[in-house]
Amino acid sequence: MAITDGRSIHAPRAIASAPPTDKPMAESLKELVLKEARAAGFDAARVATPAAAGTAIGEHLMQFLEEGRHGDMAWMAATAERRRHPLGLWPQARSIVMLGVSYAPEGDPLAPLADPARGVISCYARGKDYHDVIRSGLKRVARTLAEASGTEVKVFVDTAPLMEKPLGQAAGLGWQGKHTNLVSREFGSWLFLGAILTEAEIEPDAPEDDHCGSCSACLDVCPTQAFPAPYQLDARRCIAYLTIEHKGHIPAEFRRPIGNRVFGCDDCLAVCPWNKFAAAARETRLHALAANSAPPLAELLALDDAAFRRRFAGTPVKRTGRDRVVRNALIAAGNSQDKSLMPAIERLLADDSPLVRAMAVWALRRLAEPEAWERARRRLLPSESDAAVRTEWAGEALS
Ligand code: B12
Ligand code: SF4
Ligand code: SF4
Repeated sequence: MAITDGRSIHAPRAIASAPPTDKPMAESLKELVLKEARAAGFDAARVATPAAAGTAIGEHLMQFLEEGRHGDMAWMAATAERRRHPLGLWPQARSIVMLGVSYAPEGDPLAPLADPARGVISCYARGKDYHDVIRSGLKRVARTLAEASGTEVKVFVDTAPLMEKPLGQAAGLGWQGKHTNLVSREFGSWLFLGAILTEAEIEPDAPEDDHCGSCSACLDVCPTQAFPAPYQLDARRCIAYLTIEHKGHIPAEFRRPIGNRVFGCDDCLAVCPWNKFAAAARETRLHALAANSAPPLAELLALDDAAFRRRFAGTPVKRTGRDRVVRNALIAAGNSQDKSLMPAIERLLADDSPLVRAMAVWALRRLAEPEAWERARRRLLPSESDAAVRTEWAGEALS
């Protein structure tokens, strides 16, 4: 998942830079790094050369961008030249240490989808913010590497213009499955990735082969048909993009398929047969917080800005902001058939945010009797100034 505004939370920077000293043998430097990675909480660590990623990934990125599949994640296009190859980001890099932390859930992550009175938060966001968890571990490993090698080292997690999945495959952490995420034989689809680039030469590992075979479970389960072809994703159709990254109104065709997913989606990951080898995450900070897996929709609909920030402090949900999460909760409410949510929805018809008002209109239309909806429309439409909200009142967007 990406950050919402495209800026790096942790701008890539040198962890340490020391004059070259008596360098340890390449092999022992690698052993040191792998040992430190384990001690820092990483479940997997392997090494690739920048060249190992090849040039095809850059071409695929350009194709993805040319077709507009990044939607309004404009930062992807803005950083494309650096993103398409790790040397574009840092020409001095000689080795890439790819690290993975398992966030494999206990139990069936899709179970909360069956309770329409609750909003489902995807597994990656049920615990503490993984950026914070990974970043401290990456810094620790990078510091050790910089001191031992006497070279410059840079750390990256998620937000830097680096294609972490193909680099993870090049290092042998796993392979990019048909759902486009990295799948590990040991950890299934549940690995967060981080990268350390260094000027030091470290012996590379072999890349991992594709083990998807004839399986198509992830492609078949997607509620919004977001895969134009195996190994390709149109982010504009993906519920993770729509509910987390997309700043605007969610197009009508996706509202029903979204169901009660209020933050991200796990369906394509959860059905992957390779998950059966994955033990639950050992990093306790990534374990689901009881209140964060499937909060009642009534609770989400009642959040104002301050309550939202308190409620989701320290989790990835906070970064998306109150308005978008309440927008999503309104879609879930509209899909719930739960009329007890109507008073909360009606209050949101007068919300300050047009994003929220628009989805309150849609949710009310799905739950209220036609006469009640018509009464609300006559009362509120004349004073509505926002064009998108007016369209919702016109009823054209109901699907
Ligand atoms: C942008 C982004 C998103 C976007 C777009 C996702 C995407 N698949 O591109 C959105 C918002 C949809 C998203 C969603 C999610 N994300 Co995200 N996201 C990213 C981010 C920041 C960049 C990914 C990227 O570069 N995409 C551009 C495309 C072009 O690259 P690609 O997916 O590698 O594309 C390859 C293939 O699709 C293929 N391909 C593409 N086009 C073509 C065309 C042809 C002809 C062929 C043959 C091949 C081909 O080749 C490409 C290169 O290898 C990364 C972090 C990072 N810096 O890498 C996290 C990251 C990928 N996300 C992650 C996660 C966890 C998620 C979610 C599971 C979160 C959730 N539960 O809601 C979902 C999963 C949805 C899914 N099925 O992908 C993790 C994945 C970890 C892993 N094990 O793979 C990452 C690595 C973050 C991290 N540091 O851990 N994410
Ligand atoms: S995360 Fe959900 S919506 Fe996105 S591709 Fe996977 S199954 Fe489809
Ligand atoms: S569900 Fe099947 S096709 Fe999809 S990534 Fe997993 S093994 Fe590959």
